[in-house]
Amino acid sequence: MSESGQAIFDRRIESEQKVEPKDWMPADYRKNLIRQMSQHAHSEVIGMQPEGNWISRAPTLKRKMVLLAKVQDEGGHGLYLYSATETLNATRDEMNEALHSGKAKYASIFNYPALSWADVGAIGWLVDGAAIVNQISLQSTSYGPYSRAMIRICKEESFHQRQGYEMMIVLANGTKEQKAMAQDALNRIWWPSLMMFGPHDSDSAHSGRSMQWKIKRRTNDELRQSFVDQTVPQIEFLGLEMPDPEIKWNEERGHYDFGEIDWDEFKRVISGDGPCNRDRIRHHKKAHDDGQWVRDALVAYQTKKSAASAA
Ligand code: BYC
Repeated sequence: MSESGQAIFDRRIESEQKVEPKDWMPADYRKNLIRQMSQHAHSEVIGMQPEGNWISRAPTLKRKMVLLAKVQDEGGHGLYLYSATETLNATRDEMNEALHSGKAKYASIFNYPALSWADVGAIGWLVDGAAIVNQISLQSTSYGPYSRAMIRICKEESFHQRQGYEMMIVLANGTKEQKAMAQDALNRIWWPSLMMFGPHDSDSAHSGRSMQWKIKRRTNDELRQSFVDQTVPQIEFLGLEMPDPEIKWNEERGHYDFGEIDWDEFKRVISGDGPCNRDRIRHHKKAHDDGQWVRDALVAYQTKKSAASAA
């Protein structure tokens, strides 16, 4: 008797083999992957907006070129992730519709404004830094196309993180005003960066199943702690004040302690009521509508080509 799809799937997960698009998979595994991967793709694309706003105001040509390349990379990450999600039979139209209707979320951090040039540095350093901590663990996610997208994305993201930190080094060692800008950016972006890892494990709706299926390899709280542990020495190196008075090395735990996130704010932002939620979606819808002529032209060209080859 041949083995059931479920048994083959279970064995694959158990033995760390990847699940590939044509393999049998439980319906809930597919659904959960579509949810997480499409939200990840949306985060990359919506994440282009806060930094994109600064391209025309970058202080030098070199900074402008670097920022332009970084924002373009984020668009590319979105495309890898949308393509990877399409292998699960989700269409781009469905994913877009879910984003525009508010059914699909995207990383809460992008609902905060980038108020100063120092925010661009802090986003690269902290937001890309937080993203990498998570994405390194997702390189070994059980779904093949997601894992392979993560390997490539991490390489680019680590360049983004370093360019952001280099900007912070320059500002923190610049004039009094520049140092104050760097401190202000750190103070504002710190907490939303910690929120990127999601609710506490005890409140996380999806972690249990996702860890079992090896979609997620480390829990929200584990990842958040790794991020804090790696970032505190970087704050010290910059000579900036800690953004949270409760940050303190805990000898017994071998980790830094830190204060409690404002979970009411987190819930407000993920349910659509953050400082920039409406603007972000309005802008995305407009860009999508403005690009309709490109999609129409592609279809018209394809139709013409097929008609010519049939003739
Ligand atoms: N923001 O059960 P939980 C980048 C939602 S972009 C918004 O713990 P899960 C970059 C969660 O979706 C890289 N929503 O969820 C780009 C769920 O709601 P639904 C972004 C959040 O999935 C441009 C509910 O809360 N990285 O690098 O097990 C410039 C319950 O949560 C958030 C990724 O997207 C949040 N922060 O764990 C610069 C990583 N947290 O879906 C940089 C991929 C939670 O039931 N995603 N929610 O309506 C993941 O790893 C996981 O989805 C999470 C959450 C760890 C985020």
